[in-house]
Amino acid sequence: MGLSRRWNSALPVALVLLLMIQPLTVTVLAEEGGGENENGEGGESENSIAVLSVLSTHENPDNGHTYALLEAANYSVSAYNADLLGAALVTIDGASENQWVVSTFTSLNATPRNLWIGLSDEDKEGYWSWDSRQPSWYRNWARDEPTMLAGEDYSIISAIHQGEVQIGQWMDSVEQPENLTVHGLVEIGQGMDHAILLPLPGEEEEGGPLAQAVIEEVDSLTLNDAITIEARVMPYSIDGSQFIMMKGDYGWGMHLTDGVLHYANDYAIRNHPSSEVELFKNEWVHLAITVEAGIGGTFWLDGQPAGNISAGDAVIPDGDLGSNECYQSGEDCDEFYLGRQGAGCD
Ligand SMILES: [Ca+2]
Ligand SMILES: [Ca+2]
Ligand SMILES: [Ca+2]
Repeated sequence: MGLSRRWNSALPVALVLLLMIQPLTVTVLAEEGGGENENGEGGESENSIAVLSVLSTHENPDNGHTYALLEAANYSVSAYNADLLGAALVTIDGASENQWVVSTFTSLNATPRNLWIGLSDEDKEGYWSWDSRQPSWYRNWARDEPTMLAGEDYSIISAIHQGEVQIGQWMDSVEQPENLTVHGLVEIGQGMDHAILLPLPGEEEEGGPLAQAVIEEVDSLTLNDAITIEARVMPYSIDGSQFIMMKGDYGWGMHLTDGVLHYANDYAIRNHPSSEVELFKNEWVHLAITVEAGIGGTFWLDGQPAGNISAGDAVIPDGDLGSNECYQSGEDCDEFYLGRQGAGCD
């Protein structure tokens, strides 16, 4: 249950969905408020922060991104220098990227090099997010990591085998670990690896939805009267309805309608309960909905409660309504849809 720690284990199902509503041309530039990186290469230097040398760069053939190994420094200086390069500390999207990073950088020139990656819980303890703001949920923590000790808000790929930590595994660390030399690894390149571009309202007609995903045969997903659904999104429009996910044929799901998060629990959109908070355009937000059937539910925006779902609305429909021909043919409504309304079974 690591990913849903905040919702605690009382909720037996946690679907973690990795979405964005954003054109794929957006780069991995960090979006932190000040816009300091708009000038790209180090326009303004703060006297107190060192500019680090790049020791080595390599291109990852899997994604075409360039990775720059910085000289060793603490986390903040490393992250700042990633920003100077117009990028962010690396976002590890899966085992293959982790493996490539390990084999390319952790023993470069036969020197063991621990690596700062962009994963931090600096903003909110226990809530790990990437410096690039990419929605990757892949983790490769070593056994018993993250230990979450005071100040351990940053993540390291270990270059050495030590105790429970194997080479290539991750551990959380303080900003300036004692007796450990760590190099920042910067990932430079466009694209959100797990992004799903949802169509703007009205664009669906031209040759079908711009992007969607269907996960087939999720009948094995059994719910025990409670559910947590999550997504990280950046709306590029807050007009009309944009479905983020829906189970089967008018089953449970979430959508934005006019910039407000809704819980899909009924055939009619107008009956869907909604959060109290409106989203902003072009800003990342983490959305979550927790529902306990017959008891109630809560909308969450960036981990903060953002409205309640009444006991009467706290239903979790299976999505087997059967509004389509396939239902008569006896096929199951066992799909799960990302980026579109369900309302179908294949
Ligand atoms: Ca990556
Ligand atoms: Ca921490
Ligand atoms: Ca640790």
